[in-house]
Amino acid sequence: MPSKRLAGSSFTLARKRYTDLGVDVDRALKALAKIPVSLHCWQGDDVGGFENLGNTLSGGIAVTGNHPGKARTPDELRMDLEKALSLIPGTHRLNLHAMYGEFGGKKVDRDEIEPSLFRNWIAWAKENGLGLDFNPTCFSHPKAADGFTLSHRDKSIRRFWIEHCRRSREIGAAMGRALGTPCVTNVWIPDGFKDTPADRQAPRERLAAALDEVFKKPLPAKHNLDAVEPKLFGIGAESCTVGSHEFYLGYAITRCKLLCLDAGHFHPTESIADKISSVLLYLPEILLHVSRGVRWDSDHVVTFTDELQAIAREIIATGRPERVRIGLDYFDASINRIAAWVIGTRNLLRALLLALLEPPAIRAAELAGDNTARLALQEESKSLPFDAVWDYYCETKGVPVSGAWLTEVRKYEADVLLNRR
Ligand code: RNT
Ligand code: ZN
Repeated sequence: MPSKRLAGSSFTLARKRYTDLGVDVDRALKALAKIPVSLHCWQGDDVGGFENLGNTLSGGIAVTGNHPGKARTPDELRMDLEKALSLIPGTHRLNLHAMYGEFGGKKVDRDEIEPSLFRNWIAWAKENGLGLDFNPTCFSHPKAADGFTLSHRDKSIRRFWIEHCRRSREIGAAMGRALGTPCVTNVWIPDGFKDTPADRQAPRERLAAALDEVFKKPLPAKHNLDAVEPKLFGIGAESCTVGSHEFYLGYAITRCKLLCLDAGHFHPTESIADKISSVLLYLPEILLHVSRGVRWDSDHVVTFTDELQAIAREIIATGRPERVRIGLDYFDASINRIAAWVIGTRNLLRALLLALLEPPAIRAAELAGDNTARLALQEESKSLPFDAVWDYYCETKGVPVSGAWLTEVRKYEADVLLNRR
């Protein structure tokens, strides 16, 4: 870990280097501090939740690994999140799923949930200065066991999930009202066919109609923002996913909903980075699920890939990053779960910083039609000393510089996580 003085002096040199290239480093740091990332609660307990319904994970998503110490209660999860947040610079948000309510040993089915079950989460978020985001949980439930929910051919099952999603929006609005920052309530459903369907049209018609019911009641945008999340395929739904990209792009545009782009939900060589500027032409805001697919939508921890840098770059290049709500979505049980949060979130922030430090000469070269200079400058900018700026940012935000956070995670593992056996 570099000492304070060292981080300071390398920062001074780095700032000079950037200033010479026309980059305002202080402005970049101020802008970075204004971008919240919504940490996904489900990394902390392998997408388990706290219901007493005896459900196991379903919906075509999977968590692998058995690292010790996963959170077993809401208090443990909050404690772990506090640890993770103490190692991440900036002020952020927490993204909850409906199954993380506090049911107090009672069986509360999905069509019975209400804001009171999230009272403690809201109080905790307030105490910690966090905004909350929310998701109905349309998987890991007997009524989703055959792989269909809002698009189910059985009307009573559709009704059940419509009620669940309606209630989820109300919970989102209650969170937004209590915390004074809108809650993004994101609907993702697993519905899809393992093998070639005979009819792709009817389930999609049913899904559109069900969503219209879910969203029928207008809720103030200052409390709740609705998002919908498309997907290419899931495990066991390889041949056709009802809520595909085209389905939801059309739905979001015609109903004015946020479209959620999950980095793992497209063909492996297709990047969501290129979609941001297109969808923002037609939608006021979008939501991202920043994730990392390895060969498939495997939800690996977000690393500092070209793909991540491209996503962050496109968010910043819009000039209005607040139109892109940024959430994380991955789940790895093979490593320390707090480290998983810290690695992914710090990487995302580093990528945003790198984008904010982009030398203006790159864009100018393109405007001048000089593609040679554009490529040359893009490549040169890859070795600019942005890590010194990042270290400085961490230091000024009071969080460990460079890899020093790992020592704290190790200590927490020894003191807390290993006692959870
Ligand atoms: C699944 C979707 C969805 C979930 C979470 C748990 O493929 O990405 O967003 O990961 O809701
Ligand atoms: Zn997602």
